[in-house]
Amino acid sequence: MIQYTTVDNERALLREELLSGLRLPQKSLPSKYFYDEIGSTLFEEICGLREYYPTRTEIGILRDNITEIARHIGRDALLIEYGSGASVKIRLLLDHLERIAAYVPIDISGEHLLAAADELGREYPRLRIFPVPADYTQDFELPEIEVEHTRSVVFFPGSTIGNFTPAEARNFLGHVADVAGRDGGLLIGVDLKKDVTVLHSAYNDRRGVTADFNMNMLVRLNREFDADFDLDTFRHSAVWNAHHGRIEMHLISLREQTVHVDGERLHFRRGESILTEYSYKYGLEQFAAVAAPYFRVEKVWTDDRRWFSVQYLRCVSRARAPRA
Ligand code: AVJ
Repeated sequence: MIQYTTVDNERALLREELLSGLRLPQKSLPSKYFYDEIGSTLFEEICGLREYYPTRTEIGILRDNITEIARHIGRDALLIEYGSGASVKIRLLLDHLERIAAYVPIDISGEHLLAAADELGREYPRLRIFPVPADYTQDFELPEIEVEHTRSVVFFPGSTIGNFTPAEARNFLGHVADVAGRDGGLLIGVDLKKDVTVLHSAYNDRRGVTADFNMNMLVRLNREFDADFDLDTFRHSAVWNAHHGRIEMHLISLREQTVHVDGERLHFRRGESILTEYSYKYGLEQFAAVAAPYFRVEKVWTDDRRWFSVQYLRCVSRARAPRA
């Protein structure tokens, strides 16, 4: 059975998710809320920044090893991309895979997704594309894709896996294993531990694009949930949390104040922050252990400096009961 949710219902769910985070002792907002039209565009700008090494490094790794990567994926695979955004990296795969059953991009930013799929359709007129606008952090049912294929391979680049805690990441990989199924694979980008100064500048760029990206959360709340955040009274901060091995992005209140979000009052102490994102950095063994219940690491490719990894994982079980 397919359960169709109305847009109103989705808005009510989002409201609850946002407000319940803002009521916590450590106020927080879900990272996916970055990605409206403006946020997605700002993120693309971040990817081009000199300081932001992940995108450039990952694309380099994909380029340098594309023949071998294509061999792992094999022919006639169904390619499913989580958080496809502007679909830049997939072009590398599309250009080097011998045959592809179909491409299924999934993204939370619906308009952005459809525009990217359109553009891709013009460039690859013979490719079958099935865009799915969905929030993959929630349970979602992938529509039945009616094309013959040898196996499903999920593409999850960018180290977006780092937005989850390791426990959440494992749980998420369980869902991915469900989607990939028997003989399925996962081609994933995983950012690695490195010198803290490199990390710090990547998330505190000099032009302040990351700051704008972070502050866009408040802009969105003001516009979409009738909030009254005074943008001049908050500042962006990204810090390395050594204990957890993650970058944390915060929005810090510069003074004591009360803010309203959709009729609810929120109190801020001076210096109090909203946590907007984790970005975990992994060791290779540590990541293999997180994935282990569902996937076996078949191959790891890295750059010379070992700053970033691209990994091919093979599904070892579909441990979960099928969702009712
Ligand atoms: C898309 C989640 C991988 O964590 O590096 C970029 C998002 N945040 N700059 C990351 C992000 C700040 C990015 N991910």
